[in-house]
Amino acid sequence: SKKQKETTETKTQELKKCPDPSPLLVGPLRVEFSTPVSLDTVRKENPGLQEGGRFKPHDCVALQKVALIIPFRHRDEHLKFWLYYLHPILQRQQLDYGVYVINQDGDNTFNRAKLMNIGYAEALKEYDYDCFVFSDVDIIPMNDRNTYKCFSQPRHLSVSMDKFGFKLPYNQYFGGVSSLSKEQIMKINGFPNNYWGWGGEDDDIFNRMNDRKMSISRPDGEVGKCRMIRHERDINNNDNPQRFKRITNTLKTMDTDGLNSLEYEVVAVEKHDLFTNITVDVGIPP
Ligand code: BGN
Repeated sequence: SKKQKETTETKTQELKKCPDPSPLLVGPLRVEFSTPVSLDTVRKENPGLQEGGRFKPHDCVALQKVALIIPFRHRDEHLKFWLYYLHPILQRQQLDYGVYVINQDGDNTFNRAKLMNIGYAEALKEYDYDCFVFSDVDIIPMNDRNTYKCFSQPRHLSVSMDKFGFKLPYNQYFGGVSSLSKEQIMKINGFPNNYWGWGGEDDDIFNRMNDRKMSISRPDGEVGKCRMIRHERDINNNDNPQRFKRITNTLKTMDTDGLNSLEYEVVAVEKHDLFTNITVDVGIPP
């Protein structure tokens, strides 16, 4: 009824903004991968989730609406760990969030950055997200004070990874986990669609941001600690031999290669309890 609608609306208005930082944070976390986790366990431990891996705090208005984008193929075991660790963290961070697994269909050459563009485009069709966190499926933060949200500059979140001895491998490194607001993504025409296979796409993104006069924001080395799940190199994700040449040409290619040239086909959208799975045909290298 009209009366009831008014009451609900007043209620939403009365909700205060969630405090920053969230009072629910606990700091350093134990992260290990020796025992596999089941999706049933993750479901039971996260009863507050909505279909498709969505959540928002019920007692305050989240500071940001965050889409988590995971480029993916054949890494189910890693995804289970990711969901197991990240869902509780993201809820304690009091984000209004959704998890999108962007699954590359078929077994042709993998294209991480194109999957990131697709995740951005598809998530926006569903909800008015203002922040996008791009995460490799095998990287887990070891401190919940490393908030998976956006900042006034593009943010690099995986700054001290175990595999690099808990240090940055090099200063311009932007791989692993990063966050960009919608505005920041628009400024760089999204990400390159032309990096097929492993390597260099994150450096291209760094070049794009640098050209548009943005700098990288980072948590400190303690808060930014994270673990990577050890694994063998995937099939059809060999080192891209073109990457050295390509990263020298970013400034010439970025205005014509990115969101404005993005082409793909959605093969399936599945709403699971813990995430939205979008399977896409990204095509093959030219
Ligand atoms: C770099 C890769 C990155 C990768 C990091 C960490 C390239 C471009 C040619 C220099 N860059 O060397 O893509 O994230 O290592 O593994 O290969």
